[in-house]
Formats: sequence, structure tokens, C-alpha cells
Amino acid sequence: MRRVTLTQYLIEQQRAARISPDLRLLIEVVARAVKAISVNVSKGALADVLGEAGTDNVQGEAQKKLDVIANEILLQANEWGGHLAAMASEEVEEVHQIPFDYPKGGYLLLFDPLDGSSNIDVNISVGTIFSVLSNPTQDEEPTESSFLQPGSEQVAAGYALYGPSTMLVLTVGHGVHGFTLDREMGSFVYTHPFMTVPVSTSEYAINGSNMRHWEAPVQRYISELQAGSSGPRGRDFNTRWVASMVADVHRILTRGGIFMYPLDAKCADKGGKLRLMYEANPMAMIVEQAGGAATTGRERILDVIPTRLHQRIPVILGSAEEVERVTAYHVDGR
Ligand code: P6P
Repeated sequence: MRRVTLTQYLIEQQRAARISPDLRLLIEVVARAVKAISVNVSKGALADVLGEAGTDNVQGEAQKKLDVIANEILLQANEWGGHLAAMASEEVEEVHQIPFDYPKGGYLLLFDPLDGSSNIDVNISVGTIFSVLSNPTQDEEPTESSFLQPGSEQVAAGYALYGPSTMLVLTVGHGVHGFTLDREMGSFVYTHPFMTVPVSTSEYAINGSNMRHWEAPVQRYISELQAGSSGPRGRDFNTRWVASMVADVHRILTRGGIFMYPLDAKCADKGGKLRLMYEANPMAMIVEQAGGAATTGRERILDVIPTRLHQRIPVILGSAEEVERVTAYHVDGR
């Protein structure tokens, strides 16, 4: 069967007037940056890319060397192309302005350059998550407030998964599509058209060590799953927790499941654990485009009006039936 590449897929989306030439260029540039990140990630102990960078990020978390490498690759790949008005990264406090000697475009790119990097040193899959918004102030230099748009305003979202194979999963608002990196050709091949999340599931992903910190609705929901066939759900459930959101979400996109990082007593003062703008929003767009659901437990993630660039939020996403049940328990308050 003739193989379709990401480039051909994007050209066809542009011909169908679903994406602009600049958005096509943006996604191509991000894909090229992801290939460079994949090369660095796969070197492991063969190169000086493992371990701590000796610096902290805006979240006050110790940065891994690959966090810094991935961040630099994405910033440098995207700043000269003329398709962006500005960028925002989990690893950088301030909005990253396009250098004055480069042309600017109409898009805002946000990313978590290497999500799950605590897994790097133990050789477990990690990923890159990205989100694209339109710049609302075409003529002025973008500020933080230019980025503070609800996730429903995203024009594209995607992630790269650096697993046994490197994959790029993308939505531009017309379904979710997966591409697998052919390392010999150096191109992404269109391997997973129209990825969909099964409506029901028997698999859940949550960090169970936080159980004593969860709110009542989550304690109730997880206890029912753990009770299995002898409990109110009348069937057994399975659990998976990679601690790399990209890996957990990709599994759910592929075979169903529910992913939960709910509010808990440990992170309640920060509003949650995961970041809204470049983790929850892009993953929520992807999951909804694939027929799943994504809420904070109390409201649709894509409806949340952001107040800060690096704000955190509770995340419950995946198979619609289960997300709706957990959200109903929150509404019931028990
Ligand atoms: P915990 C990785 O640090 C991350 O941001 C997500 O990728 C992942 O789902 C979560 O945090 C893991 O958190 O508390 O289980 O280490």
C-alpha cells in the first residue's frame, strides 16, 4: 500500500481549506523538532543527555538535561519561520517573543517540551505536548493575556510519544490522526487515521498512592472500581499508571480507559497537578476529537477560562461513559 506522509496529509488538509499555509508550516516545523528530540531521547546513556541539568524550571522542579535540550530545540526550530507571534513553554516563566530580526505570523505555540521527564533516567516512554492558538492581537507584541484563551479556541493540538516507536498524534479539529516516524526515511508515515476512544472501558489510570488525599467523589469512584465484580460496578477493572501523561493518554486513545489526576489535598492549593495551557487543554482537544470526554470533575476542561499561563488544573479524561460517571459523582458531591 502506498504510504502517505505527514507532509502529504497536511497538504491535503490545506487543499480542503481546513488549515492555513502558515498552520501547515507550523505543524511541519514542530514535527521536524520532534524528530530532533527523538534522536536525543533515544541516545540515552550513549550521550551526555541523562540526569539533572542543575537548574529548576518555572514550576520550581529540577530540570533534566533533556528537558532543557527539548525546550531549546522547539524554541530554535520555531522562531525564524514567520508563522508564530510568540511561544510559551512549561520550562520558561515568560512568554518567548520572536526575535525582532525574524518575521512574525498569526499563531501562538505552547508546549511541554518533554512531559514525564522523571521517567527518562529509567528508560520509560516520555513525550512532547503542544497546543496552537491564534494570536488575538495581530498588531501588538503578544503578552501573557494573549495566551489566556479557553481550550475551545485551539486551532490544533498534538503530542509526540517517544516510545518503542516515535509517534506524532495530531488534531486540527477534524478527528485525531497518528503518524509513525520512519527513521530510515526520516519522515512521519500516516499510520493511524481517525483514532477514537472507545466509549466504555475497564481500565483506569491514577496514582493510587494519593488515595487518602482525594476528594470524596474520587474516593467513591476508585473504591467501586477496586471492588470489581463483587462491587456496585459488577465487573473487574484493570489499572495502569505510567506517570507519563502522553503514554497514558496514547494507550487510552488506542484501547480506551480513563486517566485521572484529580484535585487532592497535596495539590489543592495550586489548583491541581497538571498544567492547563500545555497539558490539559491539548489533551482535552485530542480526546474530545476522538469521541472521548475531558473534565476537571466539575466542568469541561475546554471551557475553563485561564487566568495564568502556568496554572494547574484537575484532569479527568478518556472513555466518555466513565468520565461522565466521575463528573456526576462530583456534582452529587459524594
Ligand atoms: P505523579 C509528569 O511529571 C506529569 O506531569 C504527567 O506526565 C504525569 O501524568 C504526572 O505528572 C505524574 O505525576 O504524581 O504520578 O508523579
